[in-house]
Amino acid sequence: GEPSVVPAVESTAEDISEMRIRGAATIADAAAAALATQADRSAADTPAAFRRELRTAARTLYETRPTAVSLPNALRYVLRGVDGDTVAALRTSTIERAESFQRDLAAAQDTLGEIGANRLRDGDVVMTHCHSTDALSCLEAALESGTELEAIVKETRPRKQGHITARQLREWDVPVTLIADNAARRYLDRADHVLVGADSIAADGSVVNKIGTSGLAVNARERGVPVMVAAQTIKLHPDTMTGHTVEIEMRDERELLSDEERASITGAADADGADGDGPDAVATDDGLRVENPAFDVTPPRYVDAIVTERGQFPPESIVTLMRELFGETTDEPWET
Ligand code: RUB
Repeated sequence: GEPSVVPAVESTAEDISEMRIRGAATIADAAAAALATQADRSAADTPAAFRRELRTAARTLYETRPTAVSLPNALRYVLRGVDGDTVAALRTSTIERAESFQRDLAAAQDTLGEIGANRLRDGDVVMTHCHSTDALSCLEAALESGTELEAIVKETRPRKQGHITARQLREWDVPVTLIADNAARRYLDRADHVLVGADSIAADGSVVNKIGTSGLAVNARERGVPVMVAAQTIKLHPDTMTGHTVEIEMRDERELLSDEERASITGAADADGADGDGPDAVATDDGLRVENPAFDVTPPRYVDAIVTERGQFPPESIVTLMRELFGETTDEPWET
């Protein structure tokens, strides 16, 4: 059977699945921390048992959400650095590797923010979508250097991560106009930039981010508003160099439609089915299907700049950076 993982790993995995921990960078940070906790609390008595548990922990974390590549990139980084002949040595090296990953992640976000801030001028109006800590880092760096900014914040249905962005910007005293997603094109007339984050960036420069990003980018191009993507290099998806595509997560239909709302559309008396336990509503073929993709793909031609901690890149040249950072892709360390 599967070796057991410590409860903290199970609870972090559940927090990621349920989106109590969310956003690509935050997920990566939490996953590294969970591996460190696994190492710290492992009761394994042989190096082989320790390594098996660590791989199971990584796989448990990996299987939570499929789109943000920062998660497997974080797991890979930590697991590849685990070294030692005794349990004690393995424990120490895992914890040190996880901590150095977390330090690098925070430092990359700060550096990226300084670079992104150079694109922003005093008095600029920035339109945001979803909640991205990389994007906010650019705004924070600009504000700290005295640049005055305003924000138009898209609500970002169905989960309204725009509220998190608005709260952070208000903490920094930035004037915020919150709008429905459907109002974005109308408000682009007033925007000087569209600024978003990324969950994954493909080798061709496509940007995978919260659903609605691609439509926003197309509208911005039509309006002449530059689109800036703030993304640490941990968001670069190495598998796309060998032709793989990025999986788009499909989330629960209940984020869009409650059981009661479903019943009111289909006229069903009991949306849960005869046994009343929930999932039957999805399985029953009542002719109504709800689809809830969490992310979409913005083609590179609609993106003006990808801002990373290694500098600003046109999307078409991101593959060069990808090759340099990831080289040839190899097997996933948690699959062996
Ligand atoms: C979050 C989202 C964010 C990116 C970047 O989606 O799409 O724009 O993850 O965030 P969800 P960051 O809420 O579904 O996780 O810059 O913080 O990594």
